[in-house]
Amino acid sequence: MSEAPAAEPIALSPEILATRQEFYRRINGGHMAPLWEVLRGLVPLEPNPTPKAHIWCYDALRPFLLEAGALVTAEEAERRVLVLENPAFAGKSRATATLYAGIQIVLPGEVAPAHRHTASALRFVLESSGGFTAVGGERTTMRAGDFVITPSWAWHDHGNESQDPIIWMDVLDLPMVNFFEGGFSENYNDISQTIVRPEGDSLARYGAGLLPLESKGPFGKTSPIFNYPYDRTSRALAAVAAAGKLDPHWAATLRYSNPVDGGWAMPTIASWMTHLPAGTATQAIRSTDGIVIAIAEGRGVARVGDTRIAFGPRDILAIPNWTERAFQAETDCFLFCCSDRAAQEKLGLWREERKAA
Ligand code: GTQ
Repeated sequence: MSEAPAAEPIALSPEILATRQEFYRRINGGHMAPLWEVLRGLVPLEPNPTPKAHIWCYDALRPFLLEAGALVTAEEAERRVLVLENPAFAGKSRATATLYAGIQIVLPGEVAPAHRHTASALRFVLESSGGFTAVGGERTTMRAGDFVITPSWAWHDHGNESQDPIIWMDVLDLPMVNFFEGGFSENYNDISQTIVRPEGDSLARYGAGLLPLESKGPFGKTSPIFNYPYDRTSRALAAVAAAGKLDPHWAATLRYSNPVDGGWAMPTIASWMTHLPAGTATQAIRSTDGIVIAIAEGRGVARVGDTRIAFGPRDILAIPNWTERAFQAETDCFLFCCSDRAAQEKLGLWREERKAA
């Protein structure tokens, strides 16, 4: 893909160069610029990823999160979150080029007040003995490993009536939404939203391989299931792995889907879980989406480009777009993964390249 020969640089006289510079200065005064000076940057031969591979180790991050818990209340902060900033995007609140990620903590008895925004959010629960989120009039208890969705423009508040802190990873499509300058948000007229349906209602209606006769789902382009429980997901993947041959690049992988249309669970963010039985080594693959991974269970080593990264439970890993990735599992691993693939596919941009074994 990168085999096109580079054009021979043409030797130019100082006079011509000076004339051109003088021309550029004049058109710059009219707010114009010469495309030929920037063409390769604008139209690259292939993606030239800005983000770096990065791991946030849970054991290092957790004490800071508890410290934040003592510094500011969930209510004052609105969302008490430590943003995971990829070193390539310092100060930009990005884990990858297109995804925001953060780690949120809600202490026993706290409420993170109800609000809504055009950005879509997902939560991947890292530690919980029973906190909840409420979405669109229904509460769901968040347990470790659950994948929880907050659809665009849906009211949501978080709370914790358990005895222990609840901690989860947030991933939002904020960089994408803000690229389009499409960000709106609104606070609810109370700290918590009104609950109008019993817990489990969405999962019963949409998450049992059944659908209501005449429903398109309550959340527009987003899945009506807003909690995909880990016990179901991990059991399904263990069964897939036990049933037969693993894919050389993807091992045992299932994607979270919207039961109404069969597509990704969220319109902008693709999400899936990969299970690597102990001893599995995957072949290298790269794709145009930038990926955020939360280790649900297990230990192993990821190779991302030339970097080898050891990972363990609850660590968060950012994998840049168009960079080779491969995994080795020391113990049984379950990796929660999400990326901008859903948006890229809709725009006709997504590609992948699988290295031969
Ligand atoms: O829980 O609504 O990490 O609005 C960033 C922005 C979480 C949330 C974040 C948010 C939220």
